[in-house]
Amino acid sequence: MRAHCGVLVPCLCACLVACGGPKQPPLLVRLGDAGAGMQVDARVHVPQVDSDHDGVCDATEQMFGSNPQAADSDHDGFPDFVEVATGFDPTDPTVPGPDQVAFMTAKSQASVDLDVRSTVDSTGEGQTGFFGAYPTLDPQHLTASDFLVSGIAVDAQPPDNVRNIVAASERFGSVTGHTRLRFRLHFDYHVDVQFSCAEGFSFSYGVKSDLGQQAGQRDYLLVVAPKGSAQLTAADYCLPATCL
Ligand SMILES: [Ca+2]
Ligand SMILES: [Ca+2]
Repeated sequence: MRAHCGVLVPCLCACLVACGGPKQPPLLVRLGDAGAGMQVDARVHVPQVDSDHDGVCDATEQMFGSNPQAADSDHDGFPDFVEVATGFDPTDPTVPGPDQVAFMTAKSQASVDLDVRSTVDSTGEGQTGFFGAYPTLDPQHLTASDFLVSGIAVDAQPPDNVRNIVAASERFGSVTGHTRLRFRLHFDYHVDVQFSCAEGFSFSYGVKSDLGQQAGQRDYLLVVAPKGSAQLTAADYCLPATCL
């Protein structure tokens, strides 16, 4: 579930403007390059306190219910800033779940597949998957769409509920009954951008019926990092130059 609204970054920015915070999303910097404790936005001359130096101002942490003294309030390995910026709840350790995250190393020819599933109640119409990237704070304005290469329809449970599968079109034809549809998204690192720290790119995936009805939509996170996920810690993620 999204933490507070469907497209969180614009929502967060609007909230911050209303609160007297930065009027534009700040650029991301590596954690070690971030300022400490008291940070000042020169444009509005409002001091922003970030007690735990995690890129989320104390006032914003209060708004989200996260711990202003802990960079990873719910101890799920994703810093509060990453969860706030990508729309996941920084106080719920179950999100993003393991099946909602794909890690990809930021190097040439690196790639990752992520299986996503949507459950529908269908009455014989076709069901087609659709991908939607959320806005990000990336300084190059990259989104998950910039890494997506393809999506395919894989299989359904129970199989007999589907007449045919057009894999490359992300489509299941003539779906009848309560059916779980599986798709596979393929991402690769083909952008001409260097990553000095890890970033999260959130997106949603769901299905749309031939009747125009949407169902089974869920949010996911693609993490792009300079090194493999096995070595990745909360301190490896990019932070904003001034706290959100
Ligand atoms: Ca903080
Ligand atoms: Ca967290």
